Amino acid sequence: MSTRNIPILLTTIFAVMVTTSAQAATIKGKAIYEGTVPKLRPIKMDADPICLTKHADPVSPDFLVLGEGNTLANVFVRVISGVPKKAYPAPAEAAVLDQQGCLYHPHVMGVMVNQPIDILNPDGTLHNVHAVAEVNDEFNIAMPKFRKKITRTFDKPEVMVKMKCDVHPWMNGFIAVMEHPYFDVSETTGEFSIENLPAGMYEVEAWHEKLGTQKVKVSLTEGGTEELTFTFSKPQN
Ligand SMILES: [Cu+2]
Repeated sequence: MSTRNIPILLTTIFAVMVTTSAQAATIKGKAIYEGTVPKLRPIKMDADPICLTKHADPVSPDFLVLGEGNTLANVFVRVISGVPKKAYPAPAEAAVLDQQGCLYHPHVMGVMVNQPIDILNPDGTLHNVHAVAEVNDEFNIAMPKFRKKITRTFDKPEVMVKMKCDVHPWMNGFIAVMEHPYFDVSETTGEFSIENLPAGMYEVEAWHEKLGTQKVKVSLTEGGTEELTFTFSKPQN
């Protein structure tokens, strides 16, 4: 009987685990308005004297909000491709849409699918919150002066859900309902920032309600920051 010695090679593999978590990358930048700034008439709130009393000065329309040096507010910036496919849980913390002074604050906002949205009415007047959703369920809710808060969620991604008040026709806003957290809205300084992205190739979209949509591709390295500038000008028509 020949004994077959099966050589057993004990190979000890020392896997060098790189335990430092992959360093997150950042996309940040600015939105700028280029061109002649249109002269915008103040909003006429005369239809509701209570709205009028909330403002000492004339109120500019909120569809074009510029900062010093024509920086552009209310640009919704989001990653539209390259985001790792997985479930991104919604924050438990509610986003807030305030109707103070008969205007939506913020005018443009992003929430995640199923994130609660507290809609506030501190004005002591009637607002009618109307979400003109197409993918999500539309809702249309009267908020008399005693109804200070309602909470709603959107259960599907949708960019944008237009918000309007059926009592005050100048009240308009937009809510982006996102399936991931990689979005931001530009401040009056034009600045936005999207953090905690893994390294990779992405496409980023910047949207403004009157000035259109722009897209750009970016490549992010681990721990890196890419700076983007979105320059919007008045559409020719
Ligand atoms: Cu209203």
